[in-house]
Parts: sequence; structure tokens; C-alpha cells
Amino acid sequence: MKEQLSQILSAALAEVEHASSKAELEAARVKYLGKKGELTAILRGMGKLSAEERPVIGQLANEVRAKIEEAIEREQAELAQRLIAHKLQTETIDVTLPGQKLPLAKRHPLNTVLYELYDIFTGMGFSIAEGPEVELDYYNFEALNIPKNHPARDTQDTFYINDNIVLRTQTSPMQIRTMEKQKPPIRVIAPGRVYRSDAVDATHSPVFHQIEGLVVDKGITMGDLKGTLEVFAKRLYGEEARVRFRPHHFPFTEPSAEMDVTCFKCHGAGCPLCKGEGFIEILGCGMVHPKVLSVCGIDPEEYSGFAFGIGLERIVMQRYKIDDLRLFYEDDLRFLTQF
Ligand code: 2U9
Repeated sequence: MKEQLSQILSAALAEVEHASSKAELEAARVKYLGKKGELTAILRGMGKLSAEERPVIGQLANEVRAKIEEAIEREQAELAQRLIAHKLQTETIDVTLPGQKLPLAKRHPLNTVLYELYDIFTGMGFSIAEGPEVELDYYNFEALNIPKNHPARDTQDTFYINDNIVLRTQTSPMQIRTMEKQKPPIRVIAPGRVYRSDAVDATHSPVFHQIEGLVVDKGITMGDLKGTLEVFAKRLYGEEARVRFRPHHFPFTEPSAEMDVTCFKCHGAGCPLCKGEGFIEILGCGMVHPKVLSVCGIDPEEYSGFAFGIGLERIVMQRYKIDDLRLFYEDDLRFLTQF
């Protein structure tokens, strides 16, 4: 039995010393000291020894166990040190290295122009009102004097969630909501995403952006409309820009007009860019229809107002001579990094 104990000790010490991981070390511990370990097996066989041998072998076996446990503890500490040293060696950060340059992002051209429009209108005393894109058809149509049978309501133009809920086709609902909540004077612009059920092509997208404006107060006239929008055009296109108004029709304004600005290229002489017109259309506008004021609880006998609507993509495409609307939404850096 002494010979066996000595062989177990030397075999165990050798295995412990060569263990290169915590798992190998644990395997060695189980192999010799575990319930079914080799040393445990010896200790179980002690019953067969004589009364004289038992204490001697018992003490020897305990010494062997103690030496193996010591060796395992030593090796554990050694492994832990080696692991720390390895981490320190492989995970060092050289703080003197130059930082990794993050590519500087660019502002999207739609936002660049949007913020210019914000500056122009807030500079004229307008506040900015944002609102829900999923709207009640009441705010998107009814309150805007667009009755149930109006063609604009047809499903081919509008995304219907259900009979009473749509994706807004213009940001006008926010103007209605403002008039319901706030008594005149009102000077507000309503920017945001709008939705039309159009097939995607170079000039149509089911999602695009509008900025609408609304002024309601006592004694507001068409002159105020023309003056305000002329100042807007000169601030956006330069002092030399000139505007013209052409009669038009919208259900929510009466009278209505479309406003053109002198062509940025020929300044009014006529060229291919403006198809010889000398002018380029930039927005629609008009005096708020009295029915629209009334439905918001504003007395059209006491108050009047004007409103306008600008298609943001149209303005941006004109400015940067972009000929395909889809480029705004495809996140192609070859396009976006040009701005
Ligand atoms: C209220 C009353 C009247 C908003 C208006 C237009 C004219 C207009 C288009 C421009 C390009 C939409 O994006 S576009 O296709 N809009 O021409 N919008 S007047 O009139 C209002 C708005 C709210 C309460």
C-alpha cells in the first residue's frame, strides 16, 4: 500500500504541475481526491489492514492528500497569475495611439432647407407646431372644407387606416388643431411628413414633407399674404428675387393662388430650367376659407387669415438641381455626402 501511495503522489504532482488550465487542474483533483479518486479508493481499502498498519497508512495517506491539495492550490494561484499577465499583455491600450476618426456625418439636404425655412418664419414671428401623422379624417378633410365626396378623399390619393383614420395628406390638420386651442392672433408654421398614395417615381413619393403656414388675426388681407410671402421668397432666394401670384383653387382657401419666384438661373428672362417661363412655382396659398375659421370656433366676421403650403422636396430639388426624388430616401452616401 505504501508503494501505491507513493506512486499516486508522484503521478498527481506531475499532473498538477503540467495542468495548463483550471479545467485540467480540476480534472486532476477529481482523479485523485474525488469520491471515485485513486487516493479515495486506497482510503476505502484501509479496512483490510492490520491494527498496526492502519494508523501508519492512514497518516501517510493524509500526508499524500495534503501534498496534492497544496500542489493544487499553488498551481491555481500560478494559473491565476499567468492569466492576469496574459490579459495585461494582450489587452493593453496604447493611449498614445491616434484616435479612430469617426466619419463626420452630414446634415440631410431636406433638413438644411427646413431649418432655413424655420429661421425665416420664426424671424417673422411664427411659431412651429408639430402634430400627429396618423390623423382623423375630420382634421385632414372635414374641417378643411373637403366634404366626403371630394376627389381628394378618394383612396387612390389617401392611405386610409379605417373609415375615420388616415395618414395625413398635408400638415393642415395641425393648423386646425392650433385654431381650436389658441385664439387669434395666430402665426404658426406646421412642418412635417405627409403621405399620398402615389406610385414611386422620380417626382412622386408616398412620403414627402410639407411646411404650411397660417396667420389669423383681425384685418388680415391678401396684401398681408403677398407681403409676407414676398419677404419669405427674398430671404430664401435673395433680395433680387421677384414673385408673381396666379389665381388657383383650394377648398380650404378663398381666394387661392399659386406663387412663383423668378428663375434662379435666368432671373426672369426665360431659360430651359424654367421652361422659358422666367418663373418657377414654389408654393400655394390663399385666404383661409370662412367655413374653416367657423368650424374652429373663430368668427369670420371678426377675424380673417391667410395660409400657404410649401412642398419641401420641391424647394430642395430646385436648389440643388436634383432630378430624382428617390435620392432623398435611399440613404446612399454617394448622394448624401455631396451636401
Ligand atoms: C388651414 C387653412 C388653409 C394650406 C395651403 C396650399 C395652399 C398648397 C401644397 C403645396 C405643395 C401642398 O406639398 S404640396 O403639394 N399646398 O398649395 N396649402 S393653401 O392652407 C390651409 C392650411 C390650413 C387651417
